[in-house]
Amino acid sequence: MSATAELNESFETRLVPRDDFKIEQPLERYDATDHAVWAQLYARQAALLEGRVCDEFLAGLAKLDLPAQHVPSFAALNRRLGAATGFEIVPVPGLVPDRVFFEHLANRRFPVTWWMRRPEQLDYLQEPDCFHDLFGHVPLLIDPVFANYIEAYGRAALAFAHDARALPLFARLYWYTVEFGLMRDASATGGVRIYGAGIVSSHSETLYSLESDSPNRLGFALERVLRTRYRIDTFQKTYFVIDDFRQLFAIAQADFAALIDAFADAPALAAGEIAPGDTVIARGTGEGWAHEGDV
Ligand code: HBI
Ligand code: FE
Repeated sequence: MSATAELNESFETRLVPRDDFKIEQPLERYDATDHAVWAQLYARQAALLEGRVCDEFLAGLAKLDLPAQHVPSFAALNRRLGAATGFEIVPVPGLVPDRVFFEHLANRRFPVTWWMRRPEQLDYLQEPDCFHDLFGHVPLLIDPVFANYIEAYGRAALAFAHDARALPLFARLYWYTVEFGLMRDASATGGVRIYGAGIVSSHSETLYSLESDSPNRLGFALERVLRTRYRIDTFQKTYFVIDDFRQLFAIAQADFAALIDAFADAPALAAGEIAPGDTVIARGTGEGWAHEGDV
C-alpha cells in the first residue's frame, strides 16, 4: 500500500462508527463554507433568542462559550460541559438507532452529528446536523435539572427498548419536550418562552411557535403528550407548555409500564387536535396546516 493510501485509510477508519456509533470529530474536514454557515446561523439565532428563549438556555450558552465564527471542537466543549453536569458530547455520523441513542442518554452522553448543513439548507433540513445538535441541544445540558431529565428519559426509554409498543410513546415525549417544548414565563411577551432544540435552532420556528396564531399552545400533561402524533416535515400544529424543568424531571419518574399498557394500543390524537381536558393556553386557527402527514 502506498503511503498516501495508508494515510487515507487511517483517515477514513476514524469515520467508521463503532457499536455505539461514536466516531472522531474530523475537524480538518470542515471547509470555509461549513464555518461560514455556522457563523451565519449562530449570529442569526443569538440575535433572535434574547427574550424568547428560557433563561437556562442563555446561561448555558454563555457558560459553554460556543465560538461564533467557526464550527466548535467537541473536545474543547466537553471540558466545560463535563465540569458543569458530567455530560459528554459524542460525535456521530447522524441519526443513530433508537437503542443506541437511549443508551448514550442514560449514561449522560449526548450524540452530536459532526457535519454541517449546506448553505442552501440554512432554514430547513429534516435530519439533525451539527448546528441543530450542538447549538440546539448542548446549552441546556449545562443545566443540572435538565441534564437529569435527559438521563432519566434515556433510562426509562432504554428499560422498554425491547418493547416495540413503547417506542412511539417515548418518541412523542422526546419530541414535545426536548425538541419542541415551550415553557411558561410570566415576564415574556405572550407568557411563554422556547426551550426545545428544534425551535431554538430554527429562525422561522422560533418566531412561529411564539408569535403565530396558527398553532395550539397547551399546558403539558404527560398522558396527553404520549397520545399525540406530530409533524416532522412542517412547523408543529401543537406545542406543549411546561412550568419549569423540575416538572420535566418529575415526568421522567412516571410509571411507564402502566402508561404503555394504558396507551400503546389506544388510538392516538392528531397533531392539531384539541381534546376534552386540555389546558388551552391558545387555540390555534390552524391556518396553513397540511392535513395529511402526522407521524
Ligand atoms: N439519533 N443522532 C440522533 N439524534 C436523535 O435525536 C435521535 C437519534 N436516534 C433515535 C432518536 N433520536 C429517537 O429514538 C428519539 O427521538 C426518540
Ligand atoms: Fe434534536
